Amino acid sequence: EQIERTLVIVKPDGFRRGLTGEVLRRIESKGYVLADLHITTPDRERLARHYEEHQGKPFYEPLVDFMSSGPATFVVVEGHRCIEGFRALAGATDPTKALPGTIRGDLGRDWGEKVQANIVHGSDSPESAAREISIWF
Ligand code: DAT
Ligand code: MG
Repeated sequence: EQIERTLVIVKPDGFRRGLTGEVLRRIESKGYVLADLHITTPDRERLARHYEEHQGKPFYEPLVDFMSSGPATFVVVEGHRCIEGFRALAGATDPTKALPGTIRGDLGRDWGEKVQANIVHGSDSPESAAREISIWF
C-alpha cells in the first residue's frame, strides 16, 4: 500500500486563535508525519484554483474573503490512508454538528458569519490532494 500525502490548512480563524500548534499536535499524536509546512496569507488567485469546485455557490465569495483575511499554515501530511484519516480527525464541515473529539467539534463553533469558519482544511481524495499540494507548494 502506497504512503499517501494530504494537504492540511490551518485556516485564518485557527491561525488567529493560536490553534496551529494544537492542530499539528493532533496530527502528530495520530501518528502522521509532517512532511512540509509554511505560513502565508492565501492570495485570491490560488484560492480560486484551490476552491474551483465551489465557484458559483452562495458561500464561495465569503469563503475566499475569509480565507484571504490573514495568515494560514499550509501543511503536507504523510501516512497510510492519511486523507481519510485526517478528514476523520477534522470532523464534519459544520463545526456545530462536528462531533466532540474532532478538531472542529472540540475547537470550533458558529460565529454567525456567512461562511463556516471551521479551523482546518483537508483534501478529500488522492486527486484533490495532488492538485492542492501543487498549488501551494
Ligand atoms: P470541507 O472543508 O469539509 O471539505 P467543503 O469542501 O464542502 O467542506 O467546503 C469548503 C469550505 O466552504 C468549508 O470548509 C466551509 C465552507 N462551506 C461549505 N459549505 C458551506 C455552507 N453551506 N455554508 C457556509 N460555508 C460553507
Ligand atoms: Mg472540501
